[in-house]
Amino acid sequence: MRLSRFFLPVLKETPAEAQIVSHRLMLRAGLVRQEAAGIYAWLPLGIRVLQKIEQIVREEMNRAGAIEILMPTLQPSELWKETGRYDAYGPEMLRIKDRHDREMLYGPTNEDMVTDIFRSYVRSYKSLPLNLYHIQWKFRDEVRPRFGVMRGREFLMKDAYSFDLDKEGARRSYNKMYVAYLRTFARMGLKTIPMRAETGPIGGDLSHEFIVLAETGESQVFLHQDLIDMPVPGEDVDFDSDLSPIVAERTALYAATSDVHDQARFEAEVPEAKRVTARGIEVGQVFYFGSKYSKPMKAVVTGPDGKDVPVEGGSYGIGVSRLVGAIIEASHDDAGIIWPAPVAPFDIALINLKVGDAATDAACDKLYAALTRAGRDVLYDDTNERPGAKFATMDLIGIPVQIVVGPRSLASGAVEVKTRATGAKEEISLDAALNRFAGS
Ligand code: 5CA
Repeated sequence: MRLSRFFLPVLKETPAEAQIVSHRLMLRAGLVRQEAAGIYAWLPLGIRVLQKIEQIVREEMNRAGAIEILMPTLQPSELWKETGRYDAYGPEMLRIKDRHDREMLYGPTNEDMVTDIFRSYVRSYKSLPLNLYHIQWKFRDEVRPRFGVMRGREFLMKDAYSFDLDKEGARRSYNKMYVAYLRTFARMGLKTIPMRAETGPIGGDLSHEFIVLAETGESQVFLHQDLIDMPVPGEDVDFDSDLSPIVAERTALYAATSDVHDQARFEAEVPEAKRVTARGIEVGQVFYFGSKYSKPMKAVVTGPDGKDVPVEGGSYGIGVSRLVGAIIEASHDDAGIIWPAPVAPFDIALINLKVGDAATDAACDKLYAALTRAGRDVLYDDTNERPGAKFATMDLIGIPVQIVVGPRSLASGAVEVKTRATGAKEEISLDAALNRFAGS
């Protein structure tokens, strides 16, 4: 993409309304624009990151055996009346009437609808286990939308729903999602820690929140230090095997959000030197709620003994749009965002320091063509801005690698390669750059 033809509305001033660094940087780097309280338009750079995150989430869900569907944002109220949640959900739910005066709502979550889909088609335990997920916009009329996309009113969520014949099966499904979450967040360069949590309006008696440690996090958390650097299961993890040891190894160590925290237990179980009290951002939450929805909605299957039983359910959410903010909180410096490569909006920034200089233009064109042909996503700054402004913008938007091409180094056949994360600069020949970044 040529910057001269791109839409990159960066801001010079730091927006006054933004209280935390990720929100400031998202506005300054032109990722999003607020359209109403807690409601954002995603600009070109922002949507690229959002789609990268979405794709990682999708791949890891599929790997764990979940199956993608897409449910609508608008839902009829009847399903929610069946489960008793229409009244229970309160003012956080955006209620809408259609032209026939039918009560509708903008979905804050989908347990009720997915249970309706399930009961319409599935009759036998032989179809189980089943896990259906979608990646869809949600609306929650939060009292205090804040911190940009981290606590929005409209936000993108991945929500998965598991159906099993019995508790043991449900536990296996829960463990699959738990392990898939560890992998999903690690692929985005995030260290997350699963912590025991309250179940809130989703219900049930077992839940973990996946927390990224960050000073600006909304939740206070208490944990055993050894959880912070525990290795994450690799790509070869077999989701059909018994995953309980991976979960048990973590759940053996104390980790809890403030709503379920027990100070006496914390002190009894964790040696003083290993006690960590910190703040964190919740990027995902998993719930086991048994028959909370299947009972009132009569979502039953016939078991091997010929008897009908309500299915055992769980739900598993990831804050896809929140993750954009969370990743920035975890990865930035004074100059701007530092994207982990797997979620970066572009792979490489190519900076032409002297547009109009024949040799510089030719070297840039050659690099741009070769890199693009090799499948790299390149943002080519071919504008007439001053070098200082070009560097500042590229540092702000955080593309992992910058290739800087100017007449001075080019005179000796060289270009400069800068790694955004470390600031390390290296002069290499144009051919070496072609080889390193466009080689097979
Ligand atoms: N149905 C269940 C799981 S599928 C559910 O709704 N879980 S949740 O309430 O915990 O939300 C799932 C994830 O969505 C959260 O972990 C969080 O990362 C994200 N999320 C929740 N509320 C917001 C919000 N207001 N703004 C941005 N992300 C949010």
